[in-house]
Amino acid sequence: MSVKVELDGLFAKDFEFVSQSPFLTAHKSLIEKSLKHSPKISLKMSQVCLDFVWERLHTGHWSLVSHYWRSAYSFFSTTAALACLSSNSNKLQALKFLDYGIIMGGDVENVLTTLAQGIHDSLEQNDKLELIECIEADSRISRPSSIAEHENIVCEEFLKLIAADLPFKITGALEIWPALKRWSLKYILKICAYRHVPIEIGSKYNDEDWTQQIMPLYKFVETYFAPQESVKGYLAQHDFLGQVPLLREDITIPDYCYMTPELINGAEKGDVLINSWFGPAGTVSPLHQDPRRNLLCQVFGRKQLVLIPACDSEYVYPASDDPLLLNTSQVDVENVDKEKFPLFERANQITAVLNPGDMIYIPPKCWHFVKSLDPSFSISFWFD
Ligand SMILES: O=C(O)CCC(=O)C(=O)O
Repeated sequence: MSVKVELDGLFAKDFEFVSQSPFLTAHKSLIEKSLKHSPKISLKMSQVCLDFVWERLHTGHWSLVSHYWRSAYSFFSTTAALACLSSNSNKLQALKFLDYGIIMGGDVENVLTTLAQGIHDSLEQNDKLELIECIEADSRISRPSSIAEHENIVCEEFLKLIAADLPFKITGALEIWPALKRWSLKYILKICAYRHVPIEIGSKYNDEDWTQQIMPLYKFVETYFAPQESVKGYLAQHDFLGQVPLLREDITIPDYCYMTPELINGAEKGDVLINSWFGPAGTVSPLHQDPRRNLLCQVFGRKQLVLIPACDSEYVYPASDDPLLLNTSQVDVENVDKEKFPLFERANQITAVLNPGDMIYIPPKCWHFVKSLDPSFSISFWFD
């Protein structure tokens, strides 16, 4: 197909893959025509379409946006990236189109992620790797651990433990993950320094000045991992491993995620939702609760957690005036205002330190506060 022929030989392999995709075959003639006659015009047209769809994606609440608009965004991001490579060989710009497509629209048949990794691998690597050599741990463990700990338990044991509806820690169960030995700031930059990722900026998401920005990963590290930087930047709750499948290959979903009473009793396997949490020392996720079971697993760095069982919810003062923060406590766990929140001290506070290779089971609706003590990478697995 001419898409392949038109493009830089360096990418032949990736484009061969792309040209076989039913997703793109459906739009083959459109892409072929636009790339054959004028990639520049094709780029311009894709850009206009992206701007149009962007408006649609930002109208009303995200959860109500039709998936058609999201798919359209992925499609035009792909055509923009192809046209971009074809017209001016601007690989960084093409990469940016693809990442925005993945973040805003989702991937389609691995086309965008595969293409993006192919482009990234071909970039001149990589002055960005030098900048992270001197980043060190700077926080102290402020509270002794009170959480129950178990070493590499079997699934049947896990099933028994979760019945108590309390959090607990499992050590030694992630040894099989290549990520544990392989991943570091340097390695992550090597794999994806120039990929765009969504970053939360501000000390915590319930602060007034908290905001979000999409930026290249190296920029995020350069800016927010610098020891003198006081503003916090956090790649939080993002499907980063979906965006970078090469990293996804270094982990496996823990078997425990398939060990719940419902599944044992024949319920259908639900989706396991995988999210990454990557940031410098001092990132804070304020005390909040989530609806699903969670295994929070640590790859590198340490985290301090404070967990409050769901049965003590009456003592945590959820924010009631903002519908988006109903699952978030108003209490600053590190500096409790006892006059404003007198009942908080009645809550059973379970403390834990999450070290590399550890995982913590967080039951549904269990409140949790999480602070990183070092530059840190965690992966959460939400399951039912
Ligand atoms: O690691 C963090 O900062 C927060 C993790 C979390 O809240 C979760 O996994 O639900």
